[in-house]
Amino acid sequence: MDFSKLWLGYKQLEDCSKKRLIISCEHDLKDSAAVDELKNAAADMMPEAIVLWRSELFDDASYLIVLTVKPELSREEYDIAASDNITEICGGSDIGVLYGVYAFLRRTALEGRFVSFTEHHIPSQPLRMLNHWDNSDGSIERGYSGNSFFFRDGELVVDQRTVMYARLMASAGINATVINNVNVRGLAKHLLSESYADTLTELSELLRRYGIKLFICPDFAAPITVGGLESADPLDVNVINWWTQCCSRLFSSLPNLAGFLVKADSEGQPGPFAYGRDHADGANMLAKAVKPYGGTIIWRCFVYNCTQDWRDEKTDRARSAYDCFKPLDGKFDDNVILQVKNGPMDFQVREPVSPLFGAMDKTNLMAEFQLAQEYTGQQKHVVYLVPMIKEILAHKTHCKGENDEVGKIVCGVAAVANTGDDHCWTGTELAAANLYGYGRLLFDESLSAEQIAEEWIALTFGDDKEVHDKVLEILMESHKAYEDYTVPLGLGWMCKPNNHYGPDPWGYEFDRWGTYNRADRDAVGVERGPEGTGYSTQYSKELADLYGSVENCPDELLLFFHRVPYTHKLHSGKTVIQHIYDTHFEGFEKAEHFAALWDSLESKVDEKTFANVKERFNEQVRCAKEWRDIINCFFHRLSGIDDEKGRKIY
Ligand code: GCW
Repeated sequence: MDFSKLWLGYKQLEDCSKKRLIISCEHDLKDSAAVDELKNAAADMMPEAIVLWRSELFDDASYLIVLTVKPELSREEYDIAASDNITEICGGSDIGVLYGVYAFLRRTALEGRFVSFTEHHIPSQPLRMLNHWDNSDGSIERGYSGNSFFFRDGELVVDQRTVMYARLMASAGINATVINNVNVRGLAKHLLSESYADTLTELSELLRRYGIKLFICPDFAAPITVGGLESADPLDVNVINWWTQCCSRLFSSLPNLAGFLVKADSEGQPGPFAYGRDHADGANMLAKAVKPYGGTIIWRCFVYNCTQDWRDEKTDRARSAYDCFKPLDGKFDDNVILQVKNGPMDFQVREPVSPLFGAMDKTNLMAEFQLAQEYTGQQKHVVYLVPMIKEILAHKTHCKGENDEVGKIVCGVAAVANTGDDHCWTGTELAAANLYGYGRLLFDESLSAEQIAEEWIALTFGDDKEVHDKVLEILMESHKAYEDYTVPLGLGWMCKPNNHYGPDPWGYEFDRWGTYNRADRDAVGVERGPEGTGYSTQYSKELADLYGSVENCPDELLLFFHRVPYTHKLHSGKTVIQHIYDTHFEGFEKAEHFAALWDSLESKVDEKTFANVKERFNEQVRCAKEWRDIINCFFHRLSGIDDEKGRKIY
């Protein structure tokens, strides 16, 4: 099978004097993933060495690894004491040991030799999840990396790639995955019935071995579409019984199944509204059905009116998640988690942090990000998202005293996956930095986005300094560059409708999706302050004061919160229109610069990766130019104001 090992492709160690790798562990661990990982790594790192179990053979030519489960540690916790000859790895369970093994191997790979160190760690976020938007026909909604490796031609698949997937995800720290699209379509029929039973068991067991809990998306209307009932009303006793039986069968045969992720009453998906019920009724009904098995219902808050009249200036999509869920705070069962998108709209390159994180005192919350770069260049443009994710998790809501950062409020984090069945899993090697970095950040929030990038570069490309420096520069400056040449000052959208790639300033302006920029010849932006739609008042007083006034609002979000004339002066000292021109020229130049940096690495990166990334950069530069010229031209024609630097605007 043609797939890359990504960051798990180890190189031979510099010092290969060790002829034996001796693994000492209790009987129970002998068949564990942790031991497999050590054997896999030894084959690459110490190709001459033999792997043995017998510690009495330990001598100078051996390296001894002792693996122990220590019940006093928590399940995912580990302790490492490593020296040049012996390493002891203790974990709270086989999974704690596995995480310890990955940490040990990572450190060894980064150093190129065995080194002495100690490490003790408990993962920062308890629930570190990927959401795959995969469909049964093998397509992936918003997928930019080939087809699904979970589903092919209507079948669920478990093969070598699935094993590699589990290894890669566990090594990055992921501990939960949702294998199918939240827009469930026909899949519920297979997932909830017997038709995938054997393969689903196999997949579930494989994931369990790597500490990854399995979640699936059912269809809220499954009592009708799968069960043949006439209703899916969450208060109807037949419906309740149907779900109770369905869950009993499913969870008893899949011990690693941890629950459901549900998109209800959103963008045409069925939900409780059809029966005059609310989201708490819907979520709690399912929560009760999965409760006997320790299951969790993750219920999405991406709910808004997607049939809006663009003439209606009162309805504001940004308000809708809060308006819909805030009144339900305290009404959800304790095994329900609400999954909140990071911003109030939809994974734009810049949005304010969703006000729901600060608003739900009595409800479990999760944050949802999107690694699939739907609105950020679709994995053709390099956009390293880890700095943004870190910033959002560190965002202070000013709602909960000391522990009021998003990362501390939530009980878990999910991200829409950017993977598929292409060679390097993510369409281009550089997008794998987001997959790795996302997992690593949730596993250890003390790491900086830059440290994570450096780790990923070294594990992916080796230790060449020039490669390191140039790839690091590209990654760390990539988000700003993309923001600069696309949509200014938090305005959002302006992309082509439906596929969301490339510029189209009025593509959504007269459509039903509630995503308007309201640009005319005098002004641009949506007034969301207290005098406008009132969205800014959904925040704590500190943030409402900050966002609610034109004077205080941070520049990068100004047009999200306010409608201002083109001549309005930003805190930076520039006018809005001049800012637009300048950032668009600068952003495009940055894209050209990234492409040139990559070109200069031709002799240092393997041919396949070099060609793949080069091709993507060609497209990024082409598309960045399109964005620059169309957005500049659009605002120039509307405002009639010339660039003060006299550059050509079409
Ligand atoms: O961003 C939008 C996407 C839809 C997606 C939806 C969601 C799965 O354009 O493709 O549907 O969000 O998050 O549910």
